[in-house]
Amino acid sequence: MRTFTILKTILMSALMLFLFNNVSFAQGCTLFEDFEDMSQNSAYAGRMVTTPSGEWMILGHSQMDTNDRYFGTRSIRLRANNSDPATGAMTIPGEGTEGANVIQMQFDKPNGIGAVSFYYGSYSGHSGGIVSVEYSTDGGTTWIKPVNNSVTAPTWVNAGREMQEFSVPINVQGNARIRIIKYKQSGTQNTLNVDNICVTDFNPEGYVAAPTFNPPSGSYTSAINVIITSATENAIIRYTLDGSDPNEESEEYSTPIAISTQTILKAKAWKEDMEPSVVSTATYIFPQSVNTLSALRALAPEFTGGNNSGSIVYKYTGQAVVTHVQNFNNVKYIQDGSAAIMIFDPTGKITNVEVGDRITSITGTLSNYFGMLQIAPIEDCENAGYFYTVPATYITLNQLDNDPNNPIQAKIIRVEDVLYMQTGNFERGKYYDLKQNDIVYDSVVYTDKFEAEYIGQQIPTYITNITGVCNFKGGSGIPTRNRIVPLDDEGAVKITNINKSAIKLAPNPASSFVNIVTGAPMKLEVYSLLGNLIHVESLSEGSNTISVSNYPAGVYMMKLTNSNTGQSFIQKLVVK
Ligand SMILES: [Ca+2]
Repeated sequence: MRTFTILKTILMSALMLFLFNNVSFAQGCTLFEDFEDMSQNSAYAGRMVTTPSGEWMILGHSQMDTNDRYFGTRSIRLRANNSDPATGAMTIPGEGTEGANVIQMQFDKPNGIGAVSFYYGSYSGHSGGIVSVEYSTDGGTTWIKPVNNSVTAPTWVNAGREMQEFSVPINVQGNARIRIIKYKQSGTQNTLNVDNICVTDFNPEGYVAAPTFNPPSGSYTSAINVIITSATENAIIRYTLDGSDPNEESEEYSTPIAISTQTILKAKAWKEDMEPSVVSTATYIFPQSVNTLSALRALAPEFTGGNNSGSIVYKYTGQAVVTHVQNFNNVKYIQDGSAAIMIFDPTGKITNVEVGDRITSITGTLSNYFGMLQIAPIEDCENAGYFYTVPATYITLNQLDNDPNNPIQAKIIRVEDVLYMQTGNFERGKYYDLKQNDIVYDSVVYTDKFEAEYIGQQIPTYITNITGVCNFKGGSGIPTRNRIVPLDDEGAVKITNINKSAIKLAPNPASSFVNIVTGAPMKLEVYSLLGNLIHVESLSEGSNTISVSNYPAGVYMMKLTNSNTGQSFIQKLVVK
């Protein structure tokens, strides 16, 4: 009897252990994230994190203390009680909110999404934090809130650091991604932890196949005719053009739909004895072309003291030089002969762009974020060349005024013969006063470049010059105005330390020509993929244009040998 009791206890313990280990891992997760194995682990900051499941954008905190709740060793702590980028809050594009913390997939999961579940619990003595789930089926361009998408964390009970599970049915097919958002909340302290995110596949059994669109979502330059189909035979497809979800009263699809303006097309399919399909959405954009940054700025929403977002998509077709980049939210400053503007790109639509690049075809919406004009890209731009420089605009401190339409905004500016009124070391995210011609100008310097080399260095105690970027920024108790954000390297005014062997090919893929910029004279040899040498040419230092119009489409190896050092480099070129 006694042996049996012990055995029973062991068996029960084993069973309990089994249940405990699996309690947090809902069945059928084809994507599971427990934040145990992250490429980065740091305090509140906007950053991309690589885990075994993929790349995530995490604006939150992952250094645990005794007040956090988590499985294993770590969860994500979401706060968002203010809008200061230094604490990791972000602006959710199109949401018009001041700040939020977020855990967002930067990749698509195949096979759709059945449900999303995760564990949550209040941090420390906090309570009432609200987290909500959104999903996207267009690569993160638009986010949709499923029904009953949010949950509120209860009052703190510390015993065992328990967390509760929240589950939301989503039921979308195809490629999809999710994010968990904690918006800024005022009132009581409402920080909470989120862990063990589980996403299941969509189960298509019994459902009509979701409608698909041809051509698909995207930006187009001329009118299109969209064909809608469902893989389920004889399904009835209904659609809307006003952004609403189709129902059984919506227009029935019979012939291709002509679309020539910005449109959200939604379709849903029905068939007798089956569950109706999920709603499919396609967004068609016909960007309005604008060829100068000055004209682009004039189209931005008015500054009314908050964050004003526009919905019209513009395409900048001029050529602007990238003068300054920041890691946070992939911010970039660009300038052409007419004006400058800031690119706000939290989801990283624009790739492979550096200071000194000349870029074009920037497509996105405009917003006025507390007086700072921004363009939020919806797709990648074209990189038209490299190593360009922009001269700084020389200003006096009285030009750093409170006019949000001041034409120096976002430009590379330079002030001379100024004296810092503060002493000590530079700190990030701080305001400093300057004196020029015996007049003191309050808070005209803002150390917004968090990764700047001067952070931690001594503030000059002598009369100095500053080159920086003009940012319109206000802070708690600090008037909103144009300020100078000092740059380490004098921005694009003087691009120094270019690797003499630096080589860039553009465009790549190419069709008629490729521009090769080198830091030294080079010998070019072009090889086919089979290794046949098909072209030899001597390149001079700087920009060289090579015709590829008679190359058959395919991949080529560009071997470049530095004439001074003999060092060789291979670059791949795609001809389309
Ligand atoms: Ca964990």
